[in-house]
Amino acid sequence: MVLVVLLAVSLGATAGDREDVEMLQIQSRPRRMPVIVDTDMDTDDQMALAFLLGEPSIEVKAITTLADGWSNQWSGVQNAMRLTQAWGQPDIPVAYSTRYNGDTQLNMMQPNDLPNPTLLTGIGNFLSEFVPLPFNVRPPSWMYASRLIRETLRKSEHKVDIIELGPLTNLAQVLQEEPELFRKKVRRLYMSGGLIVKRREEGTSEVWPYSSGPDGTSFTGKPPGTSWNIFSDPIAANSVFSFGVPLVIGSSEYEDENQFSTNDTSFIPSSCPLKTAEFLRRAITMLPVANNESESELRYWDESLAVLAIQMIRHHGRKDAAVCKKWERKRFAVMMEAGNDPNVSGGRYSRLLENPFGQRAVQCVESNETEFKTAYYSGICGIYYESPANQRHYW
Ligand SMILES: [Ca+2]
Repeated sequence: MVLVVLLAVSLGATAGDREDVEMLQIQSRPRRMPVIVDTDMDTDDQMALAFLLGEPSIEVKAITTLADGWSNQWSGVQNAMRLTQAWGQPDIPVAYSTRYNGDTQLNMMQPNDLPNPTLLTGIGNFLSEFVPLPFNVRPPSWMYASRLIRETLRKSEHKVDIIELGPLTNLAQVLQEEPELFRKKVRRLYMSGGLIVKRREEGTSEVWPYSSGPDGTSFTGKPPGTSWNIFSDPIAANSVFSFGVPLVIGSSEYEDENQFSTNDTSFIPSSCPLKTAEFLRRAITMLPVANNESESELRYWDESLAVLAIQMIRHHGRKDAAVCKKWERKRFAVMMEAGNDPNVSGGRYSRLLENPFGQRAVQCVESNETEFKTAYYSGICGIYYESPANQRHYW
């Protein structure tokens, strides 16, 4: 209730708005489950964070940003704080990462411009220029990301779920520092992207570490079938996955099925607070512009994982999320061998390959797109939505 009121107020809805009245009628709500969000603050992360901050069944305890994903550090933290403020929780601590690509093999090759910084301008300015939200004047956390994660885990009476929307650099750092705390306090890790596949023997023409452009200097490519969140720091990914935390993957296949469309304004609930609905309509219009991509190229990547995670977290981690139509249980490891020998890595550096010695995971590989969009837009608007389909999926 408090959250709903704050949301309406902070986004400027006036008392007496029809939307306000309807929002305030939402009375019953389960206990809010604590989560930590680690994110590289691309535009899909920004929208996923809006969902997580609005969604009534969870409580975001801390937000940590990454320096080696799809945004610049200077913008990621400030954009996260714009969102915490707009969604009425301006004091949620938001932390910077300590290092730039500290552990990845890629920076042994060169100070990498990965992704190409020219692609990041619209992402960094999305919430300041394209869909402006007021600047949150509070200072970011004094703690760097791994310390903030550690302290949040330490302080929590209950186990905490971690929602990972970017590379695993920060989490690997926490593991190196306090593995037992991680094991004791992390309930489950929900990971955005990646797809666990069988190892195949045929090679590819694409060579690690990246597919260079015609001039040999474009670092925007990655090996086929890999996910940016793994490829950006495979060593960190290996650390986290070899450790063996309970893991749910919202696979790239699942996320790719949630196609973005400018017609998705039809999913904004009629009871959404006016200012939130306005924000969403503008965001939907501007996402292709800020990303310099056509709407057909855009997917709800991290938003898909966020919705999947919340539907499971609400039910204490049971894999009954209505957004997922098909689950797979696998054991896997990150392919750490570089090169293009089909008998060794098959050009599959940083792919997630089935491996009998590896980490256990459950991955969602097929989406219910309508269910996803309904749940996502409801959550951003602060509305608790539970699909009737959820009731049938218990196992
Ligand atoms: Ca991301």
